[in-house]
Amino acid sequence: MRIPVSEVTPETGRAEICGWVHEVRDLGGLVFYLVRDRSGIIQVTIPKKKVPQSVLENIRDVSRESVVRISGQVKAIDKAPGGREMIPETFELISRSTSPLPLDVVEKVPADLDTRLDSRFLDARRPRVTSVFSIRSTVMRTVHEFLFQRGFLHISTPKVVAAATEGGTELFPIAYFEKEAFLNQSPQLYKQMLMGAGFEKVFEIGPIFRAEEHNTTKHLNEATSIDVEVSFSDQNDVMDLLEELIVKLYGTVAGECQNALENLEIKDFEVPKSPFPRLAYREAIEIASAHLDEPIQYGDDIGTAAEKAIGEEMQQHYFIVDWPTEIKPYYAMPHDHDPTICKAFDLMHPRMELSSGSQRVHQHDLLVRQIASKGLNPDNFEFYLTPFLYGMPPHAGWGLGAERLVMTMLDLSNIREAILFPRDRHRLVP
Ligand code: AMO
Repeated sequence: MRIPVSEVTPETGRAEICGWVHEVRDLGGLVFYLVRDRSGIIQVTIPKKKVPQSVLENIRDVSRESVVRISGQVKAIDKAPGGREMIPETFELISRSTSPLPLDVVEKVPADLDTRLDSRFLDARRPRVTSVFSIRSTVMRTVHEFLFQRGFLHISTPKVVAAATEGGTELFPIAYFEKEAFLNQSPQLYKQMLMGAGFEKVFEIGPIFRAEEHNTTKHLNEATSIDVEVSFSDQNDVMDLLEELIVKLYGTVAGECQNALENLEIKDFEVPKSPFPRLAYREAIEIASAHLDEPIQYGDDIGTAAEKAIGEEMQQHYFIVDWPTEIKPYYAMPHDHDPTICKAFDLMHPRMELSSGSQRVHQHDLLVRQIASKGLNPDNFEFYLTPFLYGMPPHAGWGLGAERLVMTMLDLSNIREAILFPRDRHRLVP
């Protein structure tokens, strides 16, 4: 029975391992292989005079990154990784790798990101890359656990839709029989309709599609959104939930992902402290304006340079609240005391925005007016608006970008490092 190499110890005695040949060193009478599986690396030492003839025959044709199955005795040895080595009794070449490799898995030859993404299956064999995705997996598992523990229902909503959610310009049109259709930008409208269905607390983790034209280090054309919607809640309730989730995710990674963090050479992994400061939009643009050559005008969006300036001042996660109603989507609820500002928020990491959310408008007439005031036609939103006529509870929610979350958590320089097969302006394969 095959066991993961990380479980092979000097006490194991005889063991069988399977994995990829990470490195080969042939010193004549002695051949060393490093064999790697998802769990780690083990040294396999072949003293040519002491191993069976069948082993010698089988190692002749083994190239790097071939898949092998080896069984043998395990011995303690100081110099090898993990303080042990295996001396093979059987050696099977399961799948020979072609040479040369399009990408060096042992990272001796550096490769740029494009080359790595072209051969992502090989790139993902590198322990650093495996570590990013094992941490991402832990994060996603913890999101599910956190929300299930709080009574959320998991939902899946259509990705092929008839209308824009977040605004018309960033839509991908698709051919859908004789109709015009689009890839969905956000589950927003469906989350809200399900509040009308009485589901009360829902979450969805799924793809969102944005036809952003610009190739940046923090935008993807297909991203993963962690979306939440909660009835009988306001913006402060869901900000508290989001903050609690972020702290929980960092805490879980700190506790469970030590090896992966070490592989990524992250030594000072800090769990953010709550409460996160809450800056009013007005204060945020004042901070940004103090650092920028051109001040931000009230009503301007907070762009990349401003985000960076505010982040440097804040040095921690923070919320921006009380946004001007005119620059947030129609579904954000205006404040009672001053309808020019609304109950929308952004959660910011010092490097960038991670999440947007709001308390939503739940009154049909106000929602129709707000849709029209954004220059949109309410008739196109009939399927969404109708549930607001038949008993819609007050509700609030947010969408959190999974790739940005992982990118900022692990201090990755490009969002493409946080997704297996990124989609951007120039990349549609693999
Ligand atoms: P928003 O459009 O701000 O809000 O998106 C929410 C979060 O999703 C992530 N995100 C992206 N990540 C990578 N590349 C992109 N092109 C991209 N676009 C968005 C970001 C962002 O903060 N319906 C609202 C959410 C809500 O109010 O519930 C929405 O979609 O991390």
